[in-house]
Amino acid sequence: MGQSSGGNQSDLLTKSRGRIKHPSLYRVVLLNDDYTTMDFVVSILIEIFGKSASEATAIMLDVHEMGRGVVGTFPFDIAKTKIIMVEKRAQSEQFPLKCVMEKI
Ligand code: TYC
Repeated sequence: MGQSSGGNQSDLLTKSRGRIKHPSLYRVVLLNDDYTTMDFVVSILIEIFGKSASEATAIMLDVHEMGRGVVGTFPFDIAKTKIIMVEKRAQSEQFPLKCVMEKI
């Protein structure tokens, strides 16, 4: 036990021999529509994306005026999960709210 002969174990952790691969990031983009209520969009931004009430209101108004807006950037699985959570909440309230993800 203890130190083994030959290479030391930490070599495996420290010698990356080349480029480290970072996970790709995705922008989550919220889309405007004419039917989803402003209050619902604000609560989605607070509850699913962790925004403060004032940040959420600013993002919602920006999307309302510009047609779309970036809510955040996340690794694939987190972006996908948040989008599914938004879709489920919107469906259950019968709002057509959509958000999409774009690879950065
Ligand atoms: N345009 C909607 C309204 O006037 C509000 C809204 C904002 C809807 C942002 C979707 O992503 C959205 N009630």
